[in-house]
Amino acid sequence: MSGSDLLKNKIENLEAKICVIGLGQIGLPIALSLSKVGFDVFGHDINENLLNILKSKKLPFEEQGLEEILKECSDKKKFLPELDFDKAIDNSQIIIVCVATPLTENVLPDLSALKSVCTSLSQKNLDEKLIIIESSIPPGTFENTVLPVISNKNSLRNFWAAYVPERLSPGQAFSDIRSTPRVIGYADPESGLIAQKLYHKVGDSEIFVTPVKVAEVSKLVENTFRDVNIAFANEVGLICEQYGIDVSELRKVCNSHPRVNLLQPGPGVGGPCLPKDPYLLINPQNQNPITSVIIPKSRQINDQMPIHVVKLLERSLKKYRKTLDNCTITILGVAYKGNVSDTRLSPAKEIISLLLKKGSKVLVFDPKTSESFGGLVVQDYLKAISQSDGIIVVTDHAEFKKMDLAQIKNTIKTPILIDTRRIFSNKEAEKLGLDY
Ligand code: SAJ
Repeated sequence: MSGSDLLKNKIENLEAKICVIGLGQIGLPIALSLSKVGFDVFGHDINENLLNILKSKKLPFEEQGLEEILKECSDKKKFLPELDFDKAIDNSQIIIVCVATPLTENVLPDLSALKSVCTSLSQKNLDEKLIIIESSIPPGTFENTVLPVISNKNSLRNFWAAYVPERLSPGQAFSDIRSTPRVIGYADPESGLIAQKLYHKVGDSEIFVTPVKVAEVSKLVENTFRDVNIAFANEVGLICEQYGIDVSELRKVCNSHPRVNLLQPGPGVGGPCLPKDPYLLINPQNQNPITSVIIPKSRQINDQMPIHVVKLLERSLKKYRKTLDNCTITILGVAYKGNVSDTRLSPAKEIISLLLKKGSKVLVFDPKTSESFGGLVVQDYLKAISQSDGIIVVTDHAEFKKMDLAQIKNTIKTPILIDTRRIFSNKEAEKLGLDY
């Protein structure tokens, strides 16, 4: 039996041992999903503190279903957090890399973590192992950086490699892994086939096997598609303000057309992916920038939304003869989207720092996270509201939607409510006398 058939057999019989490198919001859910279906999975990370948290079955971040699956896989000893890189690699036939690929200050891809993992892998004997990269990467990185760096001591024919971009949405990671179609980018077709076998074990939806550059570009185009569409929604929101019409009502009407799907305007776009991936697409490292008009413009529109939110507040404060430098504002939510604890690149950061710069006192209430971006963390939101001249809803957490508007109106000092997520009914708010 050939080496690749042997590995496919091991995958089929759940006998292949797997190492997932990088246990963040992508790596941990994929590691646990593979453990749950029956593979033995080493979870490696350089963050020893994170490994200790996982070993004690505590949650490093908020994710639906994480608590149960972590407990189950740890109790069955199917998921083993492992600090020792050599041990984890030497004992695995499949290695999945899920390290972060953020942006530098000059909005260029920062591939240092990925390169460091590839360099460490190049020191190992990788004969007949399958290496998968799930991290988002600028087009060309797989063939120009990943493979040459890993291949240092291993000729490509001794190991298999594929690029399988992650597609899960934080907050619904486990169901996305099961049900979102996957894309497998291959440099050599055999690698693609082995990877396909593996992903069939964790998901029950379609798998597209395609040349690696198509996979690289597809990942970035998907997130850019969303970013550009949100920018359009934000611009429509601004247009509605100028026409004095309700954007939620407009969305309801427009979206009744079968070929229109107007997204939800908001305070800007945050999270580890959408504000970053458009730059990876148009600014790949060591290459000439790619020409695009709509993509950088959309980024600009989304990045300016926090400034607009503060302007809306300033305008409302004026009606009550107040200014930003003598007011107290409660921020509801700093996570980048509802029902997650992640605050990376959250528009809340920009909104809070603008308010602080202008001299406002900022109180922050977010039951999912202790981050406050320099504002004062409060545990009792009604007490905070009682001292406040305005509320800004930045995140649409489910618990915020249950808040009682009448109680808010009766508690707040100055009745300003900037609801950037439309979690409350504007009609009800206005009826109660809130400046919505
Ligand atoms: N947002 C809006 N209006 C909307 C939808 C979203 O303002 O109508 C905002 C959110 O509040 C948030 C940001 O956009 O600040 C991003 O949220 P999201 O839910 O659109 O996306 P992410 O970043 O959580 O996950 C995305 C997903 N990509 C796509 O939907 C194309 C996910 O499938 C990817 O796996 C993930 O990026 C990733 O890791 O790349």
